[in-house]
Amino acid sequence: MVLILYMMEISPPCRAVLMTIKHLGIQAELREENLIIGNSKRHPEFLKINPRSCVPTIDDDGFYLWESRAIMTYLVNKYAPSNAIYPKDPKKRAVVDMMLNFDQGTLYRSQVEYLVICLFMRIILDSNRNFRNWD
Ligand SMILES: N[C@@H](CCC(=O)N[C@@H](CS)C(=O)NCC(=O)O)C(=O)O
Repeated sequence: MVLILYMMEISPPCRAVLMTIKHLGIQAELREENLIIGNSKRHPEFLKINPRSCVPTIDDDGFYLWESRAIMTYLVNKYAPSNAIYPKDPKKRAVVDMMLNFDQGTLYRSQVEYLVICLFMRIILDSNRNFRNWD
């Protein structure tokens, strides 16, 4: 059975998993799942394998996994255990884990917070502009 990756092309965590798949040369079938806010049309087949309904999600011969970092490390462990991308040496591996956790807990969160503020300011500026153009 070929690995199935449920993904959205615009999603950063999906692209990280895709880069890992390409780097390791794993054969995969890509299934685009549109989870953009407001889209209620989620495939029932997808909801069955991931009730959290988020991408990336993989189906590896009936083994379902989501969370991009867990997926990436699983793929190396299963398909390319000696690949230098996720070293076996405990100290080297700890440095990779540190960066994955930094990305998850600090960098990604800060980016989202920054973008939310920009979006909020944009909404305020636009509504002010619309208000001034009323007369
Ligand atoms: N921490 C997760 C984030 C996954 C995530 O938030 N994915 C978004 C797309 S970028 C999603 O599926 N959003 C739809 C939803 O949560 O309903 C990961 O690294 O995989």
